[in-house]
Amino acid sequence: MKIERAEVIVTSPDRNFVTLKVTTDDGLVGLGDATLNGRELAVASYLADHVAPLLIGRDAHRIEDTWQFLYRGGYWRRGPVTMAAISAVDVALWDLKAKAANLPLYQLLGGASRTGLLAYGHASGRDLPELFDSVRSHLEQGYRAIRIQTGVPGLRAIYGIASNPTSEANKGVRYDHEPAQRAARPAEEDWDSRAYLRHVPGVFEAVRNEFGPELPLLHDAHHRLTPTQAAQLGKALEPYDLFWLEDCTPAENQESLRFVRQHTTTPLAIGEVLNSIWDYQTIITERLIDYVRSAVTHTGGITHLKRIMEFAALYQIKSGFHGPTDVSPVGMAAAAHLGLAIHNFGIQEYMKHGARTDAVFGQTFRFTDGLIHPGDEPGLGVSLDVDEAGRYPYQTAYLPYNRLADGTVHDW
Ligand code: EZ4
Ligand code: CO
Repeated sequence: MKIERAEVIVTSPDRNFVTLKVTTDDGLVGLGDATLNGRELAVASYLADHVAPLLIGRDAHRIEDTWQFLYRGGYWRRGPVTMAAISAVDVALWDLKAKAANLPLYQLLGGASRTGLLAYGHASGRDLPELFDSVRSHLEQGYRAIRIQTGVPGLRAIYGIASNPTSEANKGVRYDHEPAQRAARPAEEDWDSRAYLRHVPGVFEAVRNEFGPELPLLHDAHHRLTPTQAAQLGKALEPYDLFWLEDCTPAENQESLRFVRQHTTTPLAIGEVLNSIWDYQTIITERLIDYVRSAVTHTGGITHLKRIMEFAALYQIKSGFHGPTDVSPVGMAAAAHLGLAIHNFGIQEYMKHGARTDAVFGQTFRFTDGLIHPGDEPGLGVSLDVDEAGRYPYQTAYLPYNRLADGTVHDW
């Protein structure tokens, strides 16, 4: 099974996606997702200019060898651009191997460990009535676990809230589903950690009073707090029994999580901006987190994320793979196959893609009664309509960023 072609397809149906399409001499096609939100073209160039030419003529069955060749052989290691590019190759090769074996990919990863994957969706609102409506609408869609993000009095636009984005083109677009905005420059938002810390515990109290004790609730602090503030928030949220508190403080400084852990039993999830097993070394071995948030797309593919999850399993740490709209249907399918197979699956983030995206990417992926299943077609179960993709050329789009009241740039 020799690789004959490797093409990079950039398309922007509802948002930008970067897809690697690998074709073998026996005519099989494998797909990999390399979408890096707001930096898509850097990964497209890395793949098209430096990786795709090296794939031609290689044996598509040699997944581990190809992974090591691209990681060690490239000399410059880790980092989101490199690891997204390696991921796209890795996932495309797993897709090909499973198609060659005529099996759904999860069968090659050890077979199903469960019947479906618990998924969580994003509810948000500027105020409580809007938030409650959003929670109800998610419950009606079948979600059995829900992330809660809320506006903060005094702050204009903030992360994760269905508000009017600042760019004209995106007015009225529901922001909880898509933080990136199509515009020449990133939108600017507000932040004030003290106002946020005063407001959030009351919101969770109200949500528990309205929806009861059973519903798993999640929350994302999106890297904005110091370790001291993160510890305060974790402690303040303990009465509301969160499923997890995500990215409570920036994770570059892994040791800072020790302090947070000493002060709160609220479960912690980290990792959507981490991209290698080395980024997890301290937080896994010291059990400073409960959930691994990496996406297959940004963490060197199935080969590497499976390795991270096996390492995490030694410490009773589970998966909570990143699944925002910037992970394409190809990346979501890869996450679903991996999540179905591993023993230490925890939960999967899931937001529906738009109708244009679903027309570009054919999918066997199912979301039924709050559970995800990748389907049973050979491979990933995703096809790419290249003509349909060609109708939507790349559009400049960025994630927003934050400034404090005095104009200081803050973590986003
Ligand atoms: O900001 O996907 O938990 N989900 C998140 C996302 C991320 C974006 C980054 O591309 O934090 O909304
Ligand atoms: Co997050």
